Amino acid sequence: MKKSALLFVFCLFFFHSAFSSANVLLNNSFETEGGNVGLNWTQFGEAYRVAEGGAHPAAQDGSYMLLINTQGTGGDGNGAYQEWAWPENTNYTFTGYYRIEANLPADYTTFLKVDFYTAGDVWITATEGVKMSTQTDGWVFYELSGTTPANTATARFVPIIWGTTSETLANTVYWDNLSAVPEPGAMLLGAMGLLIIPAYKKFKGKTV
Ligand SMILES: [Ca+2]
Repeated sequence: MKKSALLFVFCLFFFHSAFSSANVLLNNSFETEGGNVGLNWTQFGEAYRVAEGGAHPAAQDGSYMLLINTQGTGGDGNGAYQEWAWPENTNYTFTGYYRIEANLPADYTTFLKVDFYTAGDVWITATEGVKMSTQTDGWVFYELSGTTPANTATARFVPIIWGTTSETLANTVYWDNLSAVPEPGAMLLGAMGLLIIPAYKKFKGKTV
């Protein structure tokens, strides 16, 4: 292989390694035991890590998943979260799989959301994904992406059920295989292009 080809391959490898994005969530598939919702997750309301089989469907990934119930708690919300350092003006992509076993009550929905906090742990705002309430045919992929607002120091990644009336839901809403990934910003992508394109041009002109 010629030097230019080597340079091109090296550049691709370098930038892929340096900037390819990894999921920051730990125990993202709820396979590891710990507390009610599994290791690394914080519970609020009626949320539980459950194994597939019996009253529960097959997991989307592995053998365990997150079940979110409600017990007449109204607008308090139910779910689980992980909180991670995430600088301001940084992109994020929060994904997962959900399934709804029966249509939810009129004002109940399940969705992914991200809460943003300052370094002093003051809540700034939240971004909420599309609200889902209709029975699904198995697992459905879900994605919420955006950019952290000014003054963000941490982001809290939350699968949730939200409702305003008092309703009891059991074995109806499940989430599994969640992922929170930082994405390189436009300026970074531009810088990558500046370095990769000359290497590619050099490589294109040669026979390997
Ligand atoms: Ca799982």
